[in-house]
Amino acid sequence: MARDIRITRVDITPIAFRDGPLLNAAGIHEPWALRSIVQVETSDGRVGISETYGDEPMLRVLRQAVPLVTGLSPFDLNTMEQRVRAAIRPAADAVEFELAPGSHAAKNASKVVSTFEVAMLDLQGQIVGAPIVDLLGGKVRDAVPYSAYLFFKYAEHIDRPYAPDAWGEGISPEQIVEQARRMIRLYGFRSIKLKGGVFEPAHEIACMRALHEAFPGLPLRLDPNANWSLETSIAAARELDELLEYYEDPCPGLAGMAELQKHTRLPLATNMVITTMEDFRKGVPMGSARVLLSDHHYWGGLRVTQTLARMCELWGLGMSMHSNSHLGISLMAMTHVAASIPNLTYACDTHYPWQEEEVIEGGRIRFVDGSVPVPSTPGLGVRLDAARLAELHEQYLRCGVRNRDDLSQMRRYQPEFSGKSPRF
Ligand code: GKR
Ligand code: MG
Repeated sequence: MARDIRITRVDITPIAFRDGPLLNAAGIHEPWALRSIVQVETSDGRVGISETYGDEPMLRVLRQAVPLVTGLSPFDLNTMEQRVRAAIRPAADAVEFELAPGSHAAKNASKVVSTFEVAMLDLQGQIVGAPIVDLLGGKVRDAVPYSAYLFFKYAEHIDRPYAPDAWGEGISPEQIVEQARRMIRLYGFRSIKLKGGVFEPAHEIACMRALHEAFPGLPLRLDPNANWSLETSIAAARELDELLEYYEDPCPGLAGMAELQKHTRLPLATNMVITTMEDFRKGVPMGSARVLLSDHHYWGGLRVTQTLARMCELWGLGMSMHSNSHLGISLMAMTHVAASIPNLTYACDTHYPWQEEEVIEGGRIRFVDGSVPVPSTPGLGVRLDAARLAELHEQYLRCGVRNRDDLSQMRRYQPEFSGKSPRF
């Protein structure tokens, strides 16, 4: 019987893959991005997979969870969650929110629950012969739309660890428009997001204006990652009002965002001020956001994301998804859950175009007209390529990066870079 199948083994493999010199409020991406690949094996020889953050504190808590999940049935999601929440605590020095992915140490338990939930749902799907989206109630769309996620960037990394990427420099409005053209040509995206909070707001607004002129009618978003003060955000809103579909995390804090919302007709979106149920309880009645950008990796999994979608419906909020540097396993998990959410009101974010490497069989996932078709094969619908996993693990061992540190990396380019936030 399916219920007799047990989890017999868990493997956690840290990997490193090439990442571009992408600028953000915290600094700049390092040449190597980290992830963990988790394999959960069962007594009948199946392997469920998952992808999550790869920094050292995350690896520690993932390893701590191995004995907690071993012996469970892949259907025991609630017991897995109870055990993980009882044993895994926030790191003592956890700060409420950090930009660098994987460093939400306050969310240790939710991050671990999410990781194992995805691998166990993959197993459940394989056992019953259904895609994960069917275990989530079935798909309400055949393909999940993603947006073109643009970054200001340098042409190459300071230490040139490998040949420069094909995207070139992305600083001026013309270069940003060119970056968007290339991304849309390659993937077919139908909306555009620019990661801001890097240069003077006037420059970033000029880039948005250039995008608006180059792509009339295409929905646009700007995300300064809370690097603008409330005053700057209010002033910028006057210029952005006619340009954006939503204004993402311009200024810090629930109170700041709630105040800003009174000064703009643009809906404010967030993946920074509402990242827990407690933030939701507090921030939504205050009016701190009108669009919630969920992320199953830290909210606690695919089912929690569905719950959040219902909460957004109840409160009349828009809903979409946030992303960090990731590979195809995460993209497929996002795709399954997004396909099951009726009120997915905006195209999801993905960093995927910035990644060249993959760990899954068949290589990179294909987009059709800016969307990822929802798989119909059992489980996640993707499998690990053992040889690629070994290579990316080798890169991890050699690259020397163990925790994402965009600030220190930026100081190698600009020793005086303060990293202060908000900076504008
Ligand atoms: O990868 O530089 C980045 C992003 O800035 C990322 O760290 C953010 O978490 O994409 C994210 C966002 O929407 O805030
Ligand atoms: Mg954001």
